[in-house]
This record gives sequence, C-alpha cells and structure tokens, in this order.
Amino acid sequence: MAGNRTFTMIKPDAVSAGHTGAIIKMIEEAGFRIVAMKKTQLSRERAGQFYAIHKERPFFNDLCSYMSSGPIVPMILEKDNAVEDFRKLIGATDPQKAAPGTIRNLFAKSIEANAIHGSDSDANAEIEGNFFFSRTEQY
Ligand code: IDP
Ligand code: MG
Repeated sequence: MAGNRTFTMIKPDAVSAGHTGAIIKMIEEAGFRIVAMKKTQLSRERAGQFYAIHKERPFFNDLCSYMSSGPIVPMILEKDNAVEDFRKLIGATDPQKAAPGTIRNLFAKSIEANAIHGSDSDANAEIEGNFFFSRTEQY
C-alpha cells in the first residue's frame, strides 16, 4: 500500500528567485499538508551525503556545489499516495520535458537547477525527512 508522506525541498534557484511562497501555495492547493518545514542551507559535504546515491554520476560535483550555494526550504508533506502524487505535481527532472502547469515547468531554470526535489519512494521519503527533521519538529 502506498504511504501517505513524502519529502521535498525547494532548491536554491527557486528560493533565491523569490518563488518559495508561490510553490508552497501550489503544494497546499494540491492537497498536501505541511508536517514540517524550515529554511536552511546545506554545506557541500551534507549535500553530498543527501545525494550519495548519485556519487558516480558525472553531474555529482556540480550538483553538490549548486545544492549548497544558497538557502533551501525542506518540508515533510502528507497526503494519500503522497510520493506518486507529488512527483506528478513537480513534473519531470528536465524542465523542458516537465508537463505544463507542473512546478518544474513553471519555475525550474535547467535540468540541474530544477526548483524542487521530490522523494522517489516511501522508503526514501522516510530517510530524507529524517535527514532534516527530528520527530519533535513534525506536526
Ligand atoms: P529527480 O530530482 O527528478 O528525482 P534525479 O535523477 O534523482 O532526479 O537527480 C537528482 C538531481 O540531480 C536532479 O533533480 C537535478 O537537480 C540533478 N540532475 C539530474 N540529472 C542531471 C543532469 O543530467 N545534469 C545535471 N544535473 C542533473
Ligand atoms: Mg531522484
């Protein structure tokens, strides 16, 4: 059975461009409840830990530089079928391929600076949420 939580973060390009509020509005209007949220910045090392699964990919070093380049807004979200429904709301990794009206279609700058993260499985949603938030920060 699909779980009811996912993890997201608004990435540095979208935060610095002033899209935080518009993106949160889209997330809430799509029926997601915000369980935990903060504004923070990753060190290069912590960005590498978060994206450790991609460490052999050619874009890994650039990705770590980019993800630690400015503030981000991580969140834990709740909704039925959260992981799959949220991936639909954000659209494809490459904004050129993201469906019209998706968050990446509207706000992403490039395949790297693509505005927002969304967990790809219930197991990763749990791991990624715990990377940023303790139990007592979840409401
Ligand atoms: P996802 O975020 O849609 O799940 P992943 O393949 O898990 O996509 O990649 C993680 C992140 O790495 C992407 O969101 C994007 O920021 C970056 N990325 C993915 N593919 C490329 C690429 O081909 N060039 C540069 N950056 C990439
Ligand atoms: Mg991914």
